[in-house]
This record gives sequence, structure tokens and C-alpha cells, in this order.
Amino acid sequence: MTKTAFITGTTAGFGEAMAYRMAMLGYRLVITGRRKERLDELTGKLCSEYKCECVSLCFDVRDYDACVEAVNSLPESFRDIDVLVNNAGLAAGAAPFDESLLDDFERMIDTNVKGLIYITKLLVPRMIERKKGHIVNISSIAGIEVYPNGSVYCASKHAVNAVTKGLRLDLVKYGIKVSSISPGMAETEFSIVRYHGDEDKAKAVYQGIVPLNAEDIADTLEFIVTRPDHVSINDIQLNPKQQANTYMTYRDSQ
Ligand code: NDP
Ligand code: 8X3
Repeated sequence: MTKTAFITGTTAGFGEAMAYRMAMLGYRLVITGRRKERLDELTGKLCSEYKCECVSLCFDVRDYDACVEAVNSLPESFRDIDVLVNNAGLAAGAAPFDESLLDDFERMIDTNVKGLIYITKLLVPRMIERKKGHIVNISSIAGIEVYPNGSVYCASKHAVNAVTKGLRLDLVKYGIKVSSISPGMAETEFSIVRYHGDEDKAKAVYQGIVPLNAEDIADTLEFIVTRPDHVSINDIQLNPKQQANTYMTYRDSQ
């Protein structure tokens, strides 16, 4: 029986790579994001290259009514979600708290925390009814450690970890697994978004190191969802070899 995965934020980075990987593993897919052209392109490739049955939903996870409308629009055959990957997220800005923009703080909390909660709240009831399902939240090393100039991004990922642990406690009785992946520095569109489109600043983040890439995260998701039914992976934290923690990175030029 074909399983269904619902992945948020598939128009770039980790989400896109995880969509391809889940298609390769034979899943039927619900892919989401705000950029319709990218969703259409990805849907086309998933269908033609992997013969994947795929539905794309274009909406903003910060907008609860849009989340409801999107989930309600799913065809019946896509409503039983076996794996939910809460991936959509961002960092906005990297500055001391007092110099940061309130709007950036709100975007991070609304996307990384409230968006994850909205989607999970909408999809969990059917998992409970079916007494099966697996939720994989994309957290971050920033959910474990706090670094200078990252207070609210780190707060958002600490919140993701609290929600992950709370869900695990509340859903264990239904046989639903709850996991998280906590990557360190990975080169995607993440830093371009964080620096508000400044590509030079984004590139500098990875100067002198070999960062993680989206395939590394897809590998991690594959490991998590292919364990035997009795095994639940709580969290996998992975870093580039040159990153010791959130603020100690050994660069080639050093
Ligand atoms: P990218 O910027 O490459 O991708 C982010 C994805 O999230 C895009 O598909 C984007 O789609 C989607 N997204 C962002 N905001 C919204 C929104 N409001 N509504 C719907 N979709 C949204 O970043 P990554 O792939 O690197 O990041 C994915 C996740 O991994 C994030 O949660 C991030 O915090 C986390 N992470 C990233 C790390 C890194 O170093 N790259 C390390 C650790 C964790 P669209 O713009 O089309 O809406
Ligand atoms: C992104 C990882 O620590 O570079 O979540 O901000 S970090």
C-alpha cells in the first residue's frame, strides 16, 4: 500500500531534496510552499522522473485560514498522511536583539513555530483516528544552543523542540512517532533569506568550510522513516565536520 508524505517548504533547500527522496522511496506526496512556479516545476519532475503521485498546495503557513483551506482541498486519497515533515522555516536577520527588526522576529515565530503548530494541529486528528503516523520536525542546532545575534531564531527552534517533545508525550498512546532533525550549517537559500537577499553576506557564512547540503538532510530523513516500526528516532543532530558548535567553526584559512 502506497504511503503518503506531507512536506512543508518544498520549493527550495531541504524540503525539495526531501521531496525527491521520499518520491524515490515510493511515497505519494503533498508538497507545499508559497512559490507556485517552483511547486509546478517540482510536481512535473516528481511525476515524470519518479512516477510519483503528487499534489501541490500553494499557501503561507503563517495564515491559519490558508492552512485550513489547503488541507481541506486535499483529494480523499491524499488525506491519510503517514509522514508529516514540518520543514518550512527561516531565519530573518542576524544582529544583536536591540538592533534587530521586530518584523523579522515576528516572521520567524509565525513561520517556524506557529506554522508548524497549525499544520500539525490540522493533520494529527486523522493520524490519531488511524492510530498511525510519523511527524518529523526540522529543528536546528539553534534549538539546542543559543548563539550571539540569533536570539529569536534560536528561541523559535527551542520552541520547536519543546513542541516535538510534548507531541511525543501526548501521541505515544496512539502509536504515532515524533522525531526531529537538528542540522548545523547547511548551504541552501537559508542564508540568502536570512540576509534579506544579500548574496555576498550569505556566501561568507560558508567561507572556508564544507557545509552540510540538502542531500545530507534527505539522507537523515530517509534513515528516520525507514527504521523498523518498533524503533522511534527522537532526534538526529548533525553538523559539518568543521563546525564544533553554533559559534565555533574551524575555517580553512585559520
Ligand atoms: P530554504 O530557504 O532553502 O527553504 C525554506 C523553505 O521554507 C522554502 O521552500 C520556503 O518556500 C519555505 N517557507 C518559508 N517560509 C514559508 C511560509 N511562510 N509559508 C510556507 N513556506 C515557507 O531553507 P532550508 O531548506 O535551509 O530550511 C528548511 C528548514 O531547515 C527551516 O526550518 C530552517 O530553519 C531549517 N534549518 C536550516 C539550516 C541551514 O543551515 N540551512 C540548519 C538547520 C535548520 P517559499 O519561499 O516558496 O514559501
Ligand atoms: C540554522 C543553523 O546555527 O547556522 O538553523 O543558524 S544555524
